[in-house]
Amino acid sequence: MTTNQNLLNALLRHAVEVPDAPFLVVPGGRVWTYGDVVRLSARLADRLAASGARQGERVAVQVEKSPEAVALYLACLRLGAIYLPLNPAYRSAEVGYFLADAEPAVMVCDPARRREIGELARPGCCILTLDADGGGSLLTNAGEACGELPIAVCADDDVAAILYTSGTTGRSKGAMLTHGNLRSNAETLVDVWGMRTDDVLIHALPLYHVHGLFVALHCTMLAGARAIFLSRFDAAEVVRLLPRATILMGVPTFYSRLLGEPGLDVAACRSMRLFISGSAPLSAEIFHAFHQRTGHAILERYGMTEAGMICSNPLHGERVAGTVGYPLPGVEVRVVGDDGRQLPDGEVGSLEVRGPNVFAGYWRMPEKTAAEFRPDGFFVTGDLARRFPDGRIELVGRSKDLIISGGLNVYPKEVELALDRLEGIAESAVVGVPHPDFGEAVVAAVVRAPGGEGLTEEQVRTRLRSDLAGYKVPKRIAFVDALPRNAMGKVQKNLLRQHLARLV
Ligand code: MLC
Ligand code: AMP
Repeated sequence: MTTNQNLLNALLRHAVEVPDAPFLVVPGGRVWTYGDVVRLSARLADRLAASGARQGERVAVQVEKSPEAVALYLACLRLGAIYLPLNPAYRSAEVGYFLADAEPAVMVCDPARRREIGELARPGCCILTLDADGGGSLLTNAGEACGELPIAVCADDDVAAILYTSGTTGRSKGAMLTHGNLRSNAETLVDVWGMRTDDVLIHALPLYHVHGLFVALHCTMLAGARAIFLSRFDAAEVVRLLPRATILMGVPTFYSRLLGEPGLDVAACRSMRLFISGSAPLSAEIFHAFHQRTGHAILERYGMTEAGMICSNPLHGERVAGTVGYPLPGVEVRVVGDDGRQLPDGEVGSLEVRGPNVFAGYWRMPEKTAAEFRPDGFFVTGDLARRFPDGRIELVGRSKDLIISGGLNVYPKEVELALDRLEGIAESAVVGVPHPDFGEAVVAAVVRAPGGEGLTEEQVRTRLRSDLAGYKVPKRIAFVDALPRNAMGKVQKNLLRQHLARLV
């Protein structure tokens, strides 16, 4: 007899035993018990099924963060449908690509964007709406769960979610994450971070990325813990809530902004046991300043969309600033040279990972998938690292041309293509430069085309906003006569980085 490996079974273990336990606590609002969320998700599963979402079909979701959105995710798992979350900041051109590539059976969007999305979706895709307060056609027309659809039978290697990660060529790739990937990673994290029923996690991350959706939410559910559920990160509010919490998960920008709050001190952190940071490098400066102010050593961990969490500093034992700790149990990590051979400890090379956490491949891109895996199953992360003799890993850079701004990835090529399409621009180059708030900031150098003499920085930024999500729009744009190129004609991005760093 085969058992049902649907991730939802694991996530609901606690909910079934203690349905009245609080799960999502909205400050100044409702306390959602595990039972509340499960009942709503069962209703939503009925609604999605009636709208055409079947096992293996994609359900694209571009909505604001809310408890209802959590229930929607669980509803997709119940159906065995593939959940495809999208950042609400994505503009039409960006969403259009995802819809064409993933061909979802159902799309759930904000009511305010119903018409726009309707024009992008292929015929036959059912469009439902959900707003930040739970309004919209998804819930209004969802009856009481009549059939209580059973949890779809899934194998470990069935795909549970597709998360798009931008491609270096400007084309995004859909990373297929399986039920087995997500369950094994979350179970490991609950174990290594010692998560318990009495933990209270401040959930201030967005729900459309690995960090907020899989790490924070799955760990909370598997542990049977509760989450103080915030629609977005607000440093002052988080400081106010710290005395009611035990865990915070965030990107480094959370921590630099918390340090800017006068109320952050030892007393405010009296109930806290763990501050976790990831998605981007945490500077040693922030690590030490936070330790000094609160007495807490932030636990830095490392992960990526394609592999979930890979390394973590220890719960017990020394957390070393600037390192991401040890590979998680069951996860193999190696540092290799250009020839693919493992390097001796201390030498910098390309980081590769293998384990039950590593994704099943890129959606409908077999060649791209094959190119990023070694024959022995290791996935090439695109990160550069060194290993210490005790097994600790230090990330030292990236071989992929990627900017991480406030924990959000921006591929320069995508921004360059958008810039080059604008009238009055001949060519452009986009780089990341150090930024006190976002860690890295996107900046651009632009060469005007004939007719573009009067173009201003603000005009370019405004025009870009109609094609690109706001976080991808360069914070500063410099007009230059020519891009610096080497003898081969390649743009010298290092020179540009030095030159443009002064702008922010
Ligand atoms: C918002 N803006 C940003 C930005 N976020 N600009 C650059 N980088 C960012 N990250 C811009 C908006 O476009 C807008 O500009 C202005 O800032 C205000 O928008 P906002 O929404 O009010 O911003 P704010 O609430 O301050 O958001 C900042 C933030 C947020 C850092 C709190 O970006 C955030 O929550 N980041 C976390 C992302 C995350 O979850 N990453 C995990 C990926 S998973 P304008 O000009 O448009 O008005 C992963 C794997 C792993 O990496 O290891 O975890
Ligand atoms: P994403 O594709 O959005 O999942 O981003 C994954 C990338 O974020 C990784 O490949 C790393 O480059 C980066 N990243 C995640 N965690 C850390 C960390 N703790 N330190 C440095 N970089 C990190």
